[in-house]
Amino acid sequence: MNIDLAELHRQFWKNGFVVIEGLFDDALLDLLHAKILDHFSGAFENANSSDFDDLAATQVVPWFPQLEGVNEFALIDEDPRLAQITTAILGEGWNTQVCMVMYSAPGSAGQAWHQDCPPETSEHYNLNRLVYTRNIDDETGGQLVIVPGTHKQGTIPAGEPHGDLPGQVAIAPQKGSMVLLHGHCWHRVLQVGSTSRVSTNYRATPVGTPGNVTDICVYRNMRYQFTTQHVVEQRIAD
Ligand SMILES: O=C(O)CCC(=O)C(=O)O
Ligand SMILES: [Fe+2]
Repeated sequence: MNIDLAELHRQFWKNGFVVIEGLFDDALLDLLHAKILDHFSGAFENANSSDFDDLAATQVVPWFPQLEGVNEFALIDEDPRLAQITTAILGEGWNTQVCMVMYSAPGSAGQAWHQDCPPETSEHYNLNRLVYTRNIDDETGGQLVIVPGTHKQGTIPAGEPHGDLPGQVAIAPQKGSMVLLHGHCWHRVLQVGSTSRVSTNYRATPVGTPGNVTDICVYRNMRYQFTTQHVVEQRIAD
């Protein structure tokens, strides 16, 4: 593997994210993308927004293919390079979650600023290992916006769910790339363009992190708990 793992570690822990380009083959990505389009075929093109969507200013439909026996998604997980990369960042003893495909219909809202899990316990976090089966470009929209270094800066400020933040950078991951993103790092997904947008997240957690670490997500206007489907804290900018 010609990836400099020490440099990857350095960049990740400095910025809270790192992009690895050209990690996966087109043929595998085409296979997975076809499975995704097949699953979502047409049904969500006019996705109605739920209460959660409205509260969170977010429109994304999750799918867990491995829970439905769509086993091809394990081919990414089983790639030995992924384990090496993950160990380089998290150290030994990490765990994985089943992968989550995130589908956003054309013209939908993307995802408001958030942290995937509460930052108060800094050693408990998720590592997003995001795979893109199609280029993110002007047509798809949905660029990923991150504020580098904020995995070490505590709670994202209360405020406008999609409002710009100082230091933000937008990235447009290409097919075959992997984005490694710390769950405490402030991030959002821009509005989706004229075609659907998908990403697939192979989340991992460092040793000692509870399995439900991402149950509560921190938005700029609330903390939301997915299992109970409740707003557990309203947040108001001062
Ligand atoms: O789809 C993306 O690019 C990022 C999604 C996200 O916020 C996440 O996986 O936690
Ligand atoms: Fe996220």
